[in-house]
Amino acid sequence: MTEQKIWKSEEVVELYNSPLLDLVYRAATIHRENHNANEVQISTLLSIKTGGCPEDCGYCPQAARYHTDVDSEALMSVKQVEIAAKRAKLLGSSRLCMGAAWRNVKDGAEFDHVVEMVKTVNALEMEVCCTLGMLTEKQAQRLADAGLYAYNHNVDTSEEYYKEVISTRGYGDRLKTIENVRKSGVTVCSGGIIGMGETIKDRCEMLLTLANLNPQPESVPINALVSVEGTPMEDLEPIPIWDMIRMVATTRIVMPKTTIRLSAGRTSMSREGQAFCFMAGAASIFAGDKLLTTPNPDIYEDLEMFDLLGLTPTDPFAKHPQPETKEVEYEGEDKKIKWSRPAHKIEKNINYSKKNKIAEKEK
Ligand code: SAM
Ligand code: DTB
Ligand code: SF4
Repeated sequence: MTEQKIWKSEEVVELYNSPLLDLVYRAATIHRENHNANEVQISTLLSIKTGGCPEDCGYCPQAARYHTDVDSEALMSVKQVEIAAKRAKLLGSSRLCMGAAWRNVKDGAEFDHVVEMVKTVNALEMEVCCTLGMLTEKQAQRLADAGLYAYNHNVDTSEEYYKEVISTRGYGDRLKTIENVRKSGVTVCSGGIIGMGETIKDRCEMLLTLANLNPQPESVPINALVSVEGTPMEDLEPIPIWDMIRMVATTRIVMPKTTIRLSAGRTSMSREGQAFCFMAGAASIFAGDKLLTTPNPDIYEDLEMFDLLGLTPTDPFAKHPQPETKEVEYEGEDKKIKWSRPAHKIEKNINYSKKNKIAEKEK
C-alpha cells in the first residue's frame, strides 16, 4: 500500500461541476505530468462467449432474460482467438480484451480453454485482458500464471444506484473479485457506465470507490451507455459529450496514473468530442467495428482521427512488464465463495423479462 490522498465525495462532486475549461485544463496538466499525451492505446475487444447470461444487468444486451438481437454463441476455440488476436495486432492493437457473458468463472473444461487462450495471446506479445465475471483467488492466480496482464471487472456505478440496475449480484462481490485480482498480481481494470439514469453524485461516488482503492486501478474504462432495443434501458438517450468530458477529466484528477479508456458509446461521439476527451486524459480506445456485441467506429476512421490529431498508438507493455507464462501444478481445494444474490425487485428489469417470455412464446 502506498500513501495516497483519500478523496471525499463533496470534493469529487465539486471537481466534476467546476467550470469546464478549468476542469479540462487541470486534468490535462495532470495528464501531461504522468503520461505521454500524444499516445493513445489501441485495444480490441473479442467476445469469446456471447449471450445467454443469467444475470439481469439492466443495460446488457447479453442477458438471456431480455429480448435482444444478440444470439447466444458457445465459447470460441483457442485457434479462433489466435486468428482474431493476430488480426487485431496487424491493425495496431497492443491489447486484446476477451469478454465472456458469464456471471462468474467456473472451474472445468471451459476455464481450462480460457487459460490456453491467455497463454496463446500473451505469446503474441500483446497485453491480454479478460472480463469473465466474478473470480476466486485461485482462479485469478491461474490466469496470472498463464500470463494475464489485466482483468476487467467494472463496478459500473455507485453502490446506491447499482441496486436500481442489477438484482442478481451485489456490489460487494464486485469489490471482492477486484481484491482477488489484485492479490494475484494481475493489473486491475475497473470502471463503469454513464447515461443509465444515474445522478452526478452517483458518477462521483463510483469514481470515489475506485480512487480510494489502494493501489488505485491501473485502468479505468468509462463507457457511455449503448442503449440496446429489448433491454430495460432501451429508451435512454445518449449522454451529452460534455458529460463524458467531465467524467474523463474528473477521473484523471482523482486517479492521476491510471489509463483511462474511452470505451462503449464512441459511435455517438464526434471527433472533436473525442479530441477533448484525449486532452482531458483518455489514453485508450477500443477499435474494430464491434465492441462485444454492439457497433463501434470503423478502424480506418479511427486511424484517420489519430493522424489528424497527431496521436501515436501505445506500444504493448509500456506501463508494466510482460507477464511470464508459467507451467504450474495446482493442488488443493479452492476457497469456496458464495456469491450473493440480493434478488430485490427492479420493476423495469422484471417487466422486460416478461416481455421476453411473451416474445419467446410467440416465436
Ligand atoms: N459478464 C462479465 C461482467 O459483467 O463482468 C463481463 C462482460 S460485461 C459485457 C463487461 C462490461 O461491459 C460491463 O461491466 C459493462 O460495464 C459493459 N457494458 C455492457 N453492456 C453495455 C452497454 N449496453 N453499454 C455500455 N457498456 C456496457
Ligand atoms: C468495458 O468497460 N467496456 C467494454 C469492456 N470493458 C469489456 C465492453 C463494452 C460492451 C458494450 C456493449 C456490447 O458491445 O455488448
Ligand atoms: Fe452478463 Fe456481464 Fe452482461 Fe451482466 S454485463 S448480463 S454479467 S454479460
